[in-house]
Amino acid sequence: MTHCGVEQYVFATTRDGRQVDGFTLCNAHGMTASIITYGATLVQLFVADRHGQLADVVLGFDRLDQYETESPYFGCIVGRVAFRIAEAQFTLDGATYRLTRNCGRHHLHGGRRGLSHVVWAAEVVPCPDGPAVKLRHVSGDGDEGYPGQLDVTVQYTLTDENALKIQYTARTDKPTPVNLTHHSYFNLAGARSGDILDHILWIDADQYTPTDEELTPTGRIEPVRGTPFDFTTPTPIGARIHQVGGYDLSYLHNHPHGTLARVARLHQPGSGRTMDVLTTAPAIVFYTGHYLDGTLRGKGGCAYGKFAGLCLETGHPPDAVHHPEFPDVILRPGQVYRQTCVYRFSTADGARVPAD
Ligand code: G6D
Repeated sequence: MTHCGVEQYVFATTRDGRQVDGFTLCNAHGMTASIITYGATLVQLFVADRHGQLADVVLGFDRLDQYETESPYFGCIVGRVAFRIAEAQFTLDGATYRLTRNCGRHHLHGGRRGLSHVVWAAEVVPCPDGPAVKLRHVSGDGDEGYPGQLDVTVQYTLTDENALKIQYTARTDKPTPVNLTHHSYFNLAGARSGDILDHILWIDADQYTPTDEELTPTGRIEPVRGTPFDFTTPTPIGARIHQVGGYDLSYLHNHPHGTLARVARLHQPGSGRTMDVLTTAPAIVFYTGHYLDGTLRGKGGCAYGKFAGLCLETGHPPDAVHHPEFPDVILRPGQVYRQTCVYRFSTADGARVPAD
């Protein structure tokens, strides 16, 4: 079935027999984005290089069962609360809630069956900005240990400015933490082209939130100046990665949150592809996919090795529920959680700080 710029199809069936639909959005320049209802996951993103040659720039799988059983969150929507919650528990309004421990003694990315591992409802929606699909999931009271029924929507829109816009809303009937993100692993040379160490990265953030040896935030907010985390000048990702082993940290960017602002630019010199990241959220997590080890067989049978793709995940800082000095993540009845993230593609110069 084809709508204006959207093709809908049956992608596959889950192991427990539920149909998973796919939606391919296509804009006026031939850029396409394909999303499936399992995990509201972006499974393909074809973007032109400086010569107009399209390539798929996100890692992923050919088969649904791989997304169900072995995905390191390739392309999915993550929540209720993305990133780690230390000790898999939190206290809210005097009550303590115990969450699924799925990362040692901590809670990661919404638990074992978080938003990334459910089948969302979906519909093609009219949108003046371009072809769009809106997905919805209602997470029940007590899901993975979280209080309240959480009604979540995510809308993917592909604009004629070659931007993939992701708009989140959430509503709750009890106070509960919410922090949603999108977890694509990007490789702007193409998803089958090796590692991302030659990509040039700029992050408009003077501060980051350090973590302990278990990657849970210490609660401090530190300057990036003088550290290998400083990307306030466009820098090849491989230039200092030997000092840190891999990047897996959250930055507090330099823009007021609540307004859509460009907070990062990623450029791959060989193809000329450039990706700007814009968000209304206060933070961006940079992760270099260093836990990939060649054992996963991705699209077309491609073995994804270390650093095969990188993530730029917008949202609130990790473990904010335990750190009052971080931007608040508590959603209360009557409030609406609204965040927007945009991945905008061009062949703009990535070697210098963006002027516009
Ligand atoms: C690891 O610490 C990293 C996370 O940032 C990432 O999201 C996950 O692997 C896929 O836990």
